[in-house]
Amino acid sequence: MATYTLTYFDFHGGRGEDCRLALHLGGADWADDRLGRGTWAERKPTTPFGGVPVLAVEGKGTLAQSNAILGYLGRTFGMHPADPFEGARHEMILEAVEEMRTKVSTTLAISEPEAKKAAREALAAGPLPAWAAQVEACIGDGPFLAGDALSVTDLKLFVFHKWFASGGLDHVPTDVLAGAPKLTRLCEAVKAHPGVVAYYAART
Ligand SMILES: N[C@@H](CCC(=O)N[C@@H](CS)C(=O)NCC(=O)O)C(=O)O
Repeated sequence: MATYTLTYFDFHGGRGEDCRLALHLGGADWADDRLGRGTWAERKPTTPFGGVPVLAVEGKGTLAQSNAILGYLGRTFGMHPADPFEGARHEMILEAVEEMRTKVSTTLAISEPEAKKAAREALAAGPLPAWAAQVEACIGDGPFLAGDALSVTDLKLFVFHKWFASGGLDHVPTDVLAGAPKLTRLCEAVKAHPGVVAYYAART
């Protein structure tokens, strides 16, 4: 059995993708447990809070909540600041991503097409660009949040940013976060990181 088993849905993206990237970049001995079609209803009650990602750690137990998993992996594999204040600053940004992701994810459950369009256009008109500007103000000279050292927070920002930039959401323009050049530069640096390139090369 692998030391770490990461359970998440079978697609590139979402809350599980940054965890998979962190395991890969950390050089962990890990199993990529992708939920097959129709298996979620059965697995859901077995998770700590009824959601994924979930990380099982051999000899320790199971973690849920994407930010707790990322914090743990970041501390374990040297991708989270050791300084307590800097660590908390990164966690602040992890939470800010989660807060905005939850607002956007709410629109996935809207079944009526016009209502879904209106909800997404409203997010694109104000909250999403405003969020990007707030994150922008937290980024320094780069390329990453912690300068030259890639962190799990960079991975979370990258995956979230990619959701929009790739056109993953109808009615939300692909450049909705483009008013934040440092954020864009950070995400491009993550995408170009050799470990990230190798991760996707092995999965296309
Ligand atoms: N706060 C949790 C949210 C977990 C969550 O809602 N995950 C989604 C996938 S991204 C999920 O499990 N959806 C299926 C469900 O809730 O039944 C986290 O950050 O991990």
